[in-house]
Amino acid sequence: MDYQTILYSTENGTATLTLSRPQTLNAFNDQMISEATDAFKQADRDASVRCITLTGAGRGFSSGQDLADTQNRDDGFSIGEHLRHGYHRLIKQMIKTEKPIIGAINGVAAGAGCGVALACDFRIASEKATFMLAFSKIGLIPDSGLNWMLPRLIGYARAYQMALTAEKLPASTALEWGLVNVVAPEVEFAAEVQKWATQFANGATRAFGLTKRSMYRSFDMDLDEALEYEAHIQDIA
Ligand code: T3D
Repeated sequence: MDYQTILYSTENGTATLTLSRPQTLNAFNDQMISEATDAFKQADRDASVRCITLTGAGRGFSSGQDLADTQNRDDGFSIGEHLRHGYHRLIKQMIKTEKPIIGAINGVAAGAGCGVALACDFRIASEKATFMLAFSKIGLIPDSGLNWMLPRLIGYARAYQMALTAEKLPASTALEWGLVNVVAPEVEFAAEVQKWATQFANGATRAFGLTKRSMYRSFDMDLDEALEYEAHIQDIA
């Protein structure tokens, strides 16, 4: 597939998807949303891919929705429809991809860029990375799954604080709050990502995928249902 807004490559069982609009800190335009969704689908289907890494080109991970694009919208434009046809498909594709997705957060992850970072399964942040719910600065509420994911990860108080302040959360605090799994100094960042990708790509891919499915499903279950679901999935594993 010939992508224009992302880079996609595979090597040694790992697919690397790089958001590549560095002049905008990798802001999402419609094409990038669609190409990223397609690339995750492709990685999910490719049996040789056992782990996926998502990162950003240049100094940002993603600055969220491309604000230049929002200037050209007609009066009747529905943001809700835009979300449904774009970001929702991307986030749902990431969650249903039954392979570990490493978010290699190289720089700022703002707005929907933060939502996409949180849809990854394992986050490695560069010391320079920051997380920011930029939405309230433009009168919006968090979207792209953030209202669902963020309180689950760090609790309501901290999640709501991030929404209210729209301040950049540094990588060190993100680690302390449980928003990321690992923080690496900038010079060691690439090697750290490579180390984890190799470990996951050499692991039990099917079990990793089924675990992801079971954990996400458990969010909607009581204990009895979750135990039963585990037993069912364990038979498959
Ligand atoms: O519309 C819908 O469908 C609803 C969906 C909403 C989802 C959302 O994501 S809403 C939130 C959108 N994102 C933002 O509001 C963040 C806007 N950006 C910023 O606040 C700052 O740029 C950052 C905090 C992310 C980074 O700041 P800094 O100082 O490191 O960089 P900078 O100088 O502000 O930006 C560098 C360049 O990237 C700059 O371009 P230039 O002047 O060098 O030509 C800037 O305009 C551009 N840029 C940054 N963010 C965006 C962007 N261009 C387009 N869209 C952006 N989101």
